[in-house]
Amino acid sequence: MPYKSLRDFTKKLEAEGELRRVDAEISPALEITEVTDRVCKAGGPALLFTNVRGSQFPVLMNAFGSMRRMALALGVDARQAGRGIEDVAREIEDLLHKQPPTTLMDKVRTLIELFHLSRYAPRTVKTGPCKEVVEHEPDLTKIPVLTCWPQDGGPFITLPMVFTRHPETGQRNVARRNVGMYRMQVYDARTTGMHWHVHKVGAAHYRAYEARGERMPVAVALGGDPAMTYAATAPLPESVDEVYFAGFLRKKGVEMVKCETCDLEVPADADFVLEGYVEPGERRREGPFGDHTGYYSLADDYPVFHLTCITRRADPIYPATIVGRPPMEDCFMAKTTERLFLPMLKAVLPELIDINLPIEGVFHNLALVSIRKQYPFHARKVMHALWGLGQMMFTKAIVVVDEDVNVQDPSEVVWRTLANIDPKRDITFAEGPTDVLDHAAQHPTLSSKIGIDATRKWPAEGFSRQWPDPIQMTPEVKRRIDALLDEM
Ligand SMILES: Cc1cc2nc3c(=O)[nH]c(=O)nc-3n(C[C@H](O)[C@H](O)[C@H](O)COP(=O)(O)O)c2cc1C
Ligand SMILES: [Mn+2]
Repeated sequence: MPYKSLRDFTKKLEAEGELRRVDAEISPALEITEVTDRVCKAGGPALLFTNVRGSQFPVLMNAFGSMRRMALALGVDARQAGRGIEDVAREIEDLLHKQPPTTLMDKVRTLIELFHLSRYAPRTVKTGPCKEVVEHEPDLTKIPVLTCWPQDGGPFITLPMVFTRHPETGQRNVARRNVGMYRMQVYDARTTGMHWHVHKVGAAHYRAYEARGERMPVAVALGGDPAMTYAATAPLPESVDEVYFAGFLRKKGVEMVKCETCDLEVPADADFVLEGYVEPGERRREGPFGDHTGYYSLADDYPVFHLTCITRRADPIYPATIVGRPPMEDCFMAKTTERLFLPMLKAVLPELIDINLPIEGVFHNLALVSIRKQYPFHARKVMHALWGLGQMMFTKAIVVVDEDVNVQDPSEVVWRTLANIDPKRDITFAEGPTDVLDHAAQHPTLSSKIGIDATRKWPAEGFSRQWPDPIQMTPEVKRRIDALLDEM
């Protein structure tokens, strides 16, 4: 059974010993950050702050902050039934194998239609809990929006699901709807920033509205079933609607309701809905913001969201997160993506064995990749393929190793890589788009990339010396000594 509400999910977390209530009075400015950061770094539970200074609403933090809570959020219980995120990954793999694709175009189309064809399509309902209170004189200052870090430009909404729609209908292979998570800096009671990076789908929709000189309707949902919140962060192709993906994850189509003041639909179970619009051509300074790189992202000009109406539950929970030096809550959301998207990457690159995006690399800085090498320079082909695939384009460094290396063990990867490379021969530099948050790039959004081919080198690659085997004991001796030690 999917969660009926965010409150339902917090009850589940509490019953599982995965949530602590904090009843002491605490400020949403910096103090919630300090508590949550300490708890996060210690591998602690989700936190429900019930007494937040200046607001009647409780704040939920760190609800996604472990792989077990991610499994709980997606409705698979890691401990009780021995099920976890890997089981969801297996379901996706099965779905891909059900319709074995033949040509590359088929594969791409399968990826696109995978979730749309599944049984869990969204459906429109007349009304829902997100309409229990309708505020036509909306005031964002009543919501306990966090000021996360000392140098932040102000308070930021950090877990928003931003619903938009492409202005043109019926475009082939382009989903009309998109849901993305883009932070929103609160400027005043009715205006916020809209921080969709240039590479993201919300920004693409906005460009289409700007080209037409039209106002863009935007609806932002907060809370509700955590599966939908996770789906908003997933790097799906532009042609896949995150609402279908959420339906697939929660094994039930998402119930959607029409907004009051704009022509969009939002999940009926949301805790808060912020309805409004973004004007073409309008920009305002956004940031700085203590970001998931562990550094402040610099202030820059971004579009502006104008609020026209808030609808909400009568007893909503305000969901939030903080990002900062890893490990943080978003690392577990991204690890989930690493696992769930591996089958989709494998559908396009069958030579892939495994991928590890270590959290220290904050996901766009480092990918450790193992492959079944089949031809000379195969590792380089895989690097360029990954740099060409969706949000993998941001990856600053890719290390490719042979299939017998466990990429989930960075210690093994460092050992094998440094042992196997002749740097001048095995390092490839490339150039391409980089994440907007990459402060080291010479120019914003453009950077070089490094690829390290740490596979065993072949004669066909110009390597004429003998390549040694890694040291291993024979199985017979191991067995004999196992038995001997057991006796002792
Ligand atoms: C907590 C959190 C905050 C995020 N903030 C932003 C943001 O401000 N701007 C942005 O472009 N992406 C942000 N992202 C990443 C996007 O949500 C992610 O790239 C997503 O795939 C975008 O969806 P889209 O492909 O539909 O545009 C954030 C992710 C998380 C988990
Ligand atoms: Mn999308």
